[in-house]
Amino acid sequence: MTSAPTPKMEPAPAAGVPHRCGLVAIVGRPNVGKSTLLNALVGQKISITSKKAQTTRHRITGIRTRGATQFIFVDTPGFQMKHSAALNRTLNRTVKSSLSDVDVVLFVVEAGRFGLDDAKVLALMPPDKPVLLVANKLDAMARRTDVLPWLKSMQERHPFAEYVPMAATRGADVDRLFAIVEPYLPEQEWLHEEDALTDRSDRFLASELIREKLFRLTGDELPYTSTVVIDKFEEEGSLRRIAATIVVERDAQKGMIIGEGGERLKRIGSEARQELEQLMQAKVFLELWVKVRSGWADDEQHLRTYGYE
Ligand SMILES: Nc1nc2c(ncn2[C@@H]2O[C@H](COP(=O)(O)OP(=O)(O)OP(=O)(O)O)[C@@H](O)[C@H]2O)c(=O)[nH]1
Ligand SMILES: [Mg+2]
Repeated sequence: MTSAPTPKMEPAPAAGVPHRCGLVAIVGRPNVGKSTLLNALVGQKISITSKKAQTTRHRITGIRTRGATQFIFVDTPGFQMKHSAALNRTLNRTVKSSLSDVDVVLFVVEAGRFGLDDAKVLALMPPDKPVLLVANKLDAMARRTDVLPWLKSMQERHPFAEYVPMAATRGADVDRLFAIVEPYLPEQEWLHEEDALTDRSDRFLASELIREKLFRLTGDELPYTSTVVIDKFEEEGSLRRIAATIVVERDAQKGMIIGEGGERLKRIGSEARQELEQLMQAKVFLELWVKVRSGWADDEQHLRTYGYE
């Protein structure tokens, strides 16, 4: 369980204000900025992000308590249909099951864009839940004035409860989103401690951070089917000894990850280690290995041993 390293300056709950607590799902097609938004909402990097589509593969929970309200955000893999491997079936199942028990859904798109992939995800929205349209990456829109007619056209696609043009990278927009979401959460006691950030273990966060560096430091040739397995995670006071294996499908991919003279693997390891030290507030020894196991992403049994529910 990871908690905030330093107390945040949150507004104190006013006396007599009832506690609220609820689940907020973040869904949308790959690469629209769902994980970036989750991290901004939580105030700490919980979910990995990259320029590549389909970075997120698990249901990741991020928690933030502000005033009298505890927000439990659920980041999901970008729903997608292109490949038919067992890995994709598992990812899509994760998205669908994440929607069943939430109080409100943030449906994320890129401001000014709505394509077939977005429409496929929108079709999954449960009819009985409030769905808020988050039009993200507003900063990247060429002409800001185009956003209003576009938002109007979105009204015809779904009876969204709210329309929120914003940038996940802009603090003021993220603050405004909290205020918009709050009334949709039920009055009830908090489910987590006030300073909780996620219900994922440090071991899980370690494997994800290594996967992020792998994704970011390899080119497009890296198959999206590579994964990371933690072989050892030992805590000795303020020291963490971690050993991990990067699993790929072919020998050529192994060579590419290791790089000339082992340079690339070294860089993946050192960037991951630095971020892990910051996240865990501890010294980290990290050993990285690369292993070839062909066909793992098509094998449901392997998916389970590698932690995909
Ligand atoms: N300009 C701009 N870029 C953003 C914004 N939010 C996210 N991005 C970028 O968009 C890319 C994808 O972000 P992610 O958060 O990984 O997207 P995702 O929706 O979680 O993607 P998957 O996990 O693959 O489904 C990254 O390069 C982010 O830096 C934003 O508000 N403005
Ligand atoms: Mg993501």
